Amino acid sequence: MNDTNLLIKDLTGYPPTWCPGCGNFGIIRAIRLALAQQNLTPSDIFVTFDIGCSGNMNDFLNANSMHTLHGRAIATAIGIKLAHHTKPVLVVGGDGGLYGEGGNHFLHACRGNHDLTIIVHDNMVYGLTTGQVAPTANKGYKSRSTPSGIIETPINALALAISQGATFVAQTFANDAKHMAEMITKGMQHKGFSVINILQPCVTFNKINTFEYFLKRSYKLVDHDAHNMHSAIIKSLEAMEEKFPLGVLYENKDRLPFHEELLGMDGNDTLLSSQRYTDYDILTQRLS
Ligand SMILES: Cc1ncc(C[n+]2csc(CCOP(=O)(O)OP(=O)(O)O)c2C)c(N)n1
Ligand code: SF4
Repeated sequence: MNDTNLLIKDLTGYPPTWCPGCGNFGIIRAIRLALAQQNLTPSDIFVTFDIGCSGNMNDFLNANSMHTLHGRAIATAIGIKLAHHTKPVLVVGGDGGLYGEGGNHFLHACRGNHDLTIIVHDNMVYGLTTGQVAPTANKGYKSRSTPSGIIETPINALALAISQGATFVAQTFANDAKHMAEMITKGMQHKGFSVINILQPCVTFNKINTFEYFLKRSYKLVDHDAHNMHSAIIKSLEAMEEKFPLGVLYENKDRLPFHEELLGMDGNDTLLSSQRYTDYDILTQRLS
């Protein structure tokens, strides 16, 4: 076994309980691949998981991790990053948890440019609770919670992230582990708030947004200037025409991540260092 395969084995937890054919199988493969290719062991990283089929990955991926409350995975990750900013912190959750219940946290984490990598399983439904509409569902989508069709228009998470201050925004598709791993690695290597939106078919409860649906409507970005916010927003708006660009839509390397702007947080000095916590004279000197 080569080093990458050994690391993948280390990162492997219990066997997944997802429905056969679920897009989540590809996503976990890609996450393990991205981590192993960066030589990261389970103890080199922190991961917070939201609640949902996506968040159940907490049991299937070996890592320092926390299975948080629904919609609270980003808030928890911000705390972990501030306390221990020297390690990469990932967030794994569904479009319901991260854009719905946790939408407020998402929005303000973009503004803060917190150095986190957010991996969103975007399946347009609430999978774990058996298929109610998520905020990304298209207007008119019929589900158990909206038998006559949803009245609201879908949230455009990519446009929202770009316009609210996220500094790395990418989209990928659950049928392409290599592309997902590449986007996750790029997101992790970016210093700042990175969002990886993964189009993830829920084969049991979403009979509209299937693998075939995304295959027909997605395409890889070529000759796209990811450093141009205007072009990135234009690309993100293609979702309104049910077109899904795959790749890095937006990247801004000019902004510092939140923890680097925090007073006195430099180098390897973390909030966990006992001196910072207990020596109030030092703290007052820094504040004066
Ligand atoms: C505050 C709160 N509201 C609702 C629930 C019930 N609940 C559990 S999972 C879930 C839906 C999860 O959907 P999503 O976040 O899209 O993840 P998926 O299961 O699709 O991966 C809901 C509504 C909860 N656990 N906590
Ligand atoms: S309910 Fe949907 S998202 Fe959840 S495991 Fe089954 S196919 Fe996957």
